[in-house]
Amino acid sequence: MIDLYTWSTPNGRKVSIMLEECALPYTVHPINIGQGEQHTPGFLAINPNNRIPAIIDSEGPDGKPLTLFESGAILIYLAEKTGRFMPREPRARIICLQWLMFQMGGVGPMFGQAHHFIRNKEAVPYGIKRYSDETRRLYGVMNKRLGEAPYLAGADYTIADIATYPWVARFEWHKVDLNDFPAVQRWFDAIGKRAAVQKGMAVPTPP
Ligand SMILES: N[C@@H](CCC(=O)N[C@@H](CS)C(=O)NCC(=O)O)C(=O)O
Repeated sequence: MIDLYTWSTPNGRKVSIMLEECALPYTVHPINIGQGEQHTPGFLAINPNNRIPAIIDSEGPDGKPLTLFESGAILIYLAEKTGRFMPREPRARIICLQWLMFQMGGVGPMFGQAHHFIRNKEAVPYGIKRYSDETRRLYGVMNKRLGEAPYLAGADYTIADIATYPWVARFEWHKVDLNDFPAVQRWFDAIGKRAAVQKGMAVPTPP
């Protein structure tokens, strides 16, 4: 059994989508980051970095419980545990990890900063422009890639797509019109039709 510590944000939803895709049983523990629950001693013992998501797998690789944070590491762990959504062939595997790192180091942090500055009460034009420009640049990279291949890692749907989808799903927050990036739009629509994605995006269920 897997315990998932999460909230209704893109990084949390990556993991709930993956758990749904792999049909792994899991228990959701909502951590309301708007109310500071990520700073409680109980949650800090699970993630010393005060962030969701985190998991505890009662059956880790050695049969003992494993506690894990960082959404990218969790996705790789679950892919290796189940043998799903990450190619095993070395070339395809590293291309998949390349696009996962592109999400972890680019899409997540830059879109996140764009959201912060666009939604901030105090207007900081430099911050809005810097992160909005970078967000559009990253959309351009994705649009080129997805114009050449159905999915980010190539022919198959992988953890790179699972990591990126919930961030693109916030396109209204970062004020991007997906019509400007037709290949991203095509990819986004295709992934959004998956039942596991729809279920994972609804975690945690609002009270
Ligand atoms: N690199 C981390 C980032 C996690 C992260 O930033 N999570 C956000 C929600 S999407 C959070 O917990 N924020 C709480 C806070 O800023 O205090 C990951 O991918 O797991």
